[in-house]
Amino acid sequence: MKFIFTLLISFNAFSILSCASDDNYVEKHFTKAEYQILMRDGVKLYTIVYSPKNTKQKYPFLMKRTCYSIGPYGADNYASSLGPSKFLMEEGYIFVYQDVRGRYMSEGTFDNMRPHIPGNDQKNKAEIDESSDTFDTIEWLLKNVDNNNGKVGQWGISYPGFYTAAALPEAHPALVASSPQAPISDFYFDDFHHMGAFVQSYLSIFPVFGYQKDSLTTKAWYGEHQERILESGNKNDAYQFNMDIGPLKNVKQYYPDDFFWRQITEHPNYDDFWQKRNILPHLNGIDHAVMTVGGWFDAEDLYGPLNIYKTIEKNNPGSKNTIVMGPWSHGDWSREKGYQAVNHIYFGDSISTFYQRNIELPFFNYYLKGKGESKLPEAYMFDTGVKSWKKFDVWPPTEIPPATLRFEKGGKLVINGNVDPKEGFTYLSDPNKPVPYRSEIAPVRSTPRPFMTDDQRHAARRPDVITFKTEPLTADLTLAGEIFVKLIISMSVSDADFIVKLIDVYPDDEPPTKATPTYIMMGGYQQLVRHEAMRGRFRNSFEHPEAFTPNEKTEVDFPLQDILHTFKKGHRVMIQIHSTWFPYIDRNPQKFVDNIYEADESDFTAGMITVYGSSTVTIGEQLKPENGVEIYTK
Ligand code: PG9
Repeated sequence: MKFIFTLLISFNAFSILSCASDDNYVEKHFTKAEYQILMRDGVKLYTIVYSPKNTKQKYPFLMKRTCYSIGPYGADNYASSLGPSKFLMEEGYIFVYQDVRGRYMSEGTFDNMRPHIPGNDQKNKAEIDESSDTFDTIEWLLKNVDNNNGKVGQWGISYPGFYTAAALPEAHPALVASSPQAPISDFYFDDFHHMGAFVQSYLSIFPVFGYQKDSLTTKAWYGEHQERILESGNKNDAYQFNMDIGPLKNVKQYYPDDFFWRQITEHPNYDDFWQKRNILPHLNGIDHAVMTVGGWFDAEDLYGPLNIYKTIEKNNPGSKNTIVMGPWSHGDWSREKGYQAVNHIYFGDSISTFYQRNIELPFFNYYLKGKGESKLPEAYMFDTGVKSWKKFDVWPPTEIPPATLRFEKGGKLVINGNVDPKEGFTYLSDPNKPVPYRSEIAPVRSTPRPFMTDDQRHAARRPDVITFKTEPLTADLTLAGEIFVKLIISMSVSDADFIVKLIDVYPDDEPPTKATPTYIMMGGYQQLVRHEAMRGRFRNSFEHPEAFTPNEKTEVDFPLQDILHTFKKGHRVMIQIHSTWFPYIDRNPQKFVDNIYEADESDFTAGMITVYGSSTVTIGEQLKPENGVEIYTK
């Protein structure tokens, strides 16, 4: 297999001058080279390599592959920092960045979550995928970049996290340390969908992934396509902006030739298009160290990190497989602002720095340089209630007692007690007046973020939300691990969504923190801890949706993503249930139609929905396989 490349090596003409500036650490300590590396099918992928100027030792590679540009491009333009953190940059690695196929300066055609092609001889596999592209890139780097120690690490956050995970099956033997961070594992359960419902708060970002570029470019090519929809209404009020769009069939006018929007709307169910893009079934035969990282309040990719870790653990017993979950929203761990907060909730000072210096740096140094020792626990998890790190030998944990929550009349939430199973709790759900998913008027965003710890009092006071809460706790209560909801419902309509929210209710005298704006009252704050939105039509199968029979009792079961949260003494545990949550998710017409993306205005129907006392929310019980990852692919 021959590799032809164009090598643009540059010793920055200003590097001598840049020594005078402490800001230009990268220019001062690294040499930049740019390559076009030939893949097995003839496509060239643009790759930038920063090599330490100090050549007294050999260095491992640390690589990130991305669809979001590896710029700055050009011999004279140096990145302002390298690697996952300044600690790793200063430690010294050969940092490698690559535009994946079809993006920016790389050739080829872009495909969202390119399907993995299973094969047992990666080196000679004829077809290409992200695993083969990574394999070919590593093969080339080892042979053509001087002063490397023969070992390769990789990391990436979000879509780059997917490319890291996608390189795990049939990995190159030199790949010895991988850290998929907030990795996407399956676009039908990460990012764009939640349990079959469309995450409408992603609506403005579609052009980023739905238009092929027509040449090699250092600049984004899709911006004009985003402007059309953003100019369609008042983008300072996301709720009204999305209500004014009307049914999703109206979106096509803004994205007439967006291939990703077409794919989303043509595949409303979990069909082969989505199933073959799921990386989880391919996470086998992994024989190198993997540290998966995620944020408990990551609105974009929470399913991914949790289920990539669990799937590797299940399929590769004895592998060096670690998970780290911190009090972060999407990608916060790569940034340090002095303290960590998600929206108005403060979690502590320098938490990202602690992670970078005490968890991430030792991980890569140990496996790539043989430096230090790997004392990482199986699970390094942050308790978001008491706001401290905890270490576990296994995740989900076995030492924390499970809890079963049940609903009692009078809005009472009962923990590990009995209630009247026949009691019904009824609300009117009207998709033409949906429950706002934010407590404040908020602008259109590219992706949702602050709502993950938002106050839920605005919802608790609505007639289309049913709310259950405990008395103030007389002692701390830690709820940890997997969460499983079993709703017994009936309704007057033929389709509906079910949003279930686990909430930490603060005492009335809760003081403000450094993250509390002056207009926010923390006393009585109903902080969202975990949520899930389940599109009821998929209750028996995500591939084959089913209508409900009006007024017939029906079971709707689904998991919420894991938690580690101690509800402190004096706080209350709360559950809220409702059937619209806008514009976080799209509006279910509540009249069963084949494809909600094609529903007409006239299909949107208000309906009476009843949840019965025989429903349960269990937290901390080990999910049975059919209720775990498998539930998603039933
Ligand atoms: N997973 C994130 C994302 C993907 C697609 C659309 C919007 C966000 C990310 O890569 O940042």
